[in-house]
Amino acid sequence: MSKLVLYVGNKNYSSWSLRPWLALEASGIAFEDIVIPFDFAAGNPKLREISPTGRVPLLVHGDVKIWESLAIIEYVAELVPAAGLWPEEQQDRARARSYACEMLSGFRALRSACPMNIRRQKQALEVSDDVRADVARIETVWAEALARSGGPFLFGPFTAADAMYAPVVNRFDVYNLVSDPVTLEYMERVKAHPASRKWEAAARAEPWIVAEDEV
Ligand SMILES: N[C@@H](CCC(=O)N[C@@H](CS)C(=O)NCC(=O)O)C(=O)O
Repeated sequence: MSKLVLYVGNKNYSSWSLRPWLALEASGIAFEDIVIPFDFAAGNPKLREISPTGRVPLLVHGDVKIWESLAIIEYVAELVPAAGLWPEEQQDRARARSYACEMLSGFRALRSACPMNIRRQKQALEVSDDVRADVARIETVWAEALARSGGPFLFGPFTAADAMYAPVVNRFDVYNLVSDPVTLEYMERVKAHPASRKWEAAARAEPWIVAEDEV
């Protein structure tokens, strides 16, 4: 089988990269990751060279390029069906995909006001009502899914839905946005997942600081 190569942005900041990276890592399949660091002043020309959208993540598998985080996750789920990246039961699978799409297309207020920043020292941030509404909706999603599945993750075992929401775990944590025990306990479980720990260690070791993302 051809080698799988996932191009990602800075692990400290690139929330869209984290999602498919977690899915690949959790699936157990061998892959290489290559970090294309952002250079916000000039843009990193390498991004345009390799990616049709000039953005990461980008998965390269032989002759095929797959861009967009959720499309990459779908590809990995098909490549490694035994990994169970989507729930087995059809209705749960539909719910998981709804949550994943909601993440992909929504929560703009939270995403722009509170960039993912793995290394950030936890410090509360004053946020708008729109951000608060995003936080509340995400807490509802998590509580609903956890109540139905019984945990430890949204649909029991770690799935693509957890991967899609993983960057939010960092945001809730470092900007001190939540206090509900159900939310906090779920966040601890995501942070303790071996794949999350591996990404975190790599993010902490990175030299780059992106001023725009240090709020
Ligand atoms: N919808 C895309 C979003 C990709 C995206 O915005 N990636 C950011 C990094 S997190 C990027 O490549 N930024 C570089 C740039 O815009 O120059 C996905 O889900 O993959």
